[in-house]
Amino acid sequence: MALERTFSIIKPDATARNLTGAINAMIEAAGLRIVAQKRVKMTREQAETFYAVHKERPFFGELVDFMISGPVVVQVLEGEGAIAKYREVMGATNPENAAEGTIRKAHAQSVGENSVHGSDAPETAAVEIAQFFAGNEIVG
Ligand code: RTP
Ligand code: MG
Repeated sequence: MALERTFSIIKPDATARNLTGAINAMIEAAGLRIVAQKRVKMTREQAETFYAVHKERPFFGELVDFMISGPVVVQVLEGEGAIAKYREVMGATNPENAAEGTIRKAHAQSVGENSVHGSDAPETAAVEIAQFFAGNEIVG
């Protein structure tokens, strides 16, 4: 399998509870390398662009409000099959369905406030990484 990069967000519910380090430890324990990371407060425009794919969904407004409600930590993770591996480490979107040992099982509060985001495909990973990081900010 090829070395791959995925985009990750530690969401406001997690930064509010000081869980950045605990989540990073789970990411690193899974064999993923954090090759870029910064803490930012997203603007409404950034959050709307980021989640544009969901703009017709009933939860869109709530999702954008949540994503700008506090700081987030945006990251690039690198590893063999990083996209699928990180989705596994995150667990199901709804923490009630998330497997034991996953980030969402351990930390998520609800289907909306679910602690982390991870890209779902190579194309979306590339677009999401480019929205938040310049090439020279990523050190593999
Ligand atoms: P993400 O994009 O954040 O990595 O999560 P995901 O792929 O597991 O879930 P997705 O279907 O892409 O949904 C994006 C985010 O929208 C919020 N959501 N709320 N209230 C609801 O029913 C609902 N459904 C989704 C979650 O924050 C989810 O992560
Ligand atoms: Mg998604």
